[in-house]
Amino acid sequence: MYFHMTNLEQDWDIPHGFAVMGNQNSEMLVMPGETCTLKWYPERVGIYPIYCTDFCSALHQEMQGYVRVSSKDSNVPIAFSLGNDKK
Ligand SMILES: [Cu+2]
Repeated sequence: MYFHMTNLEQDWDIPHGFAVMGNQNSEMLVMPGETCTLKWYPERVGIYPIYCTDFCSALHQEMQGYVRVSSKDSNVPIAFSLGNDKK
């Protein structure tokens, strides 16, 4: 799996990092205007946190998310819930 990340910052001195939890590689550090690629071999299906590894701004803690790794033949739709959906 490849992650291609572009840093779209307008300020020249704000790098962003990128890492996947459990990845065996080092992190990426991406300078403004630059695109970097991280190759990752997920060992099993699951949900993996991704996050910025460089303290970039007051919103640094918001720079995170999740990647879902499914099997090739999975038919489970992508969905999101906080567990309080009314049914
Ligand atoms: Cu960042």
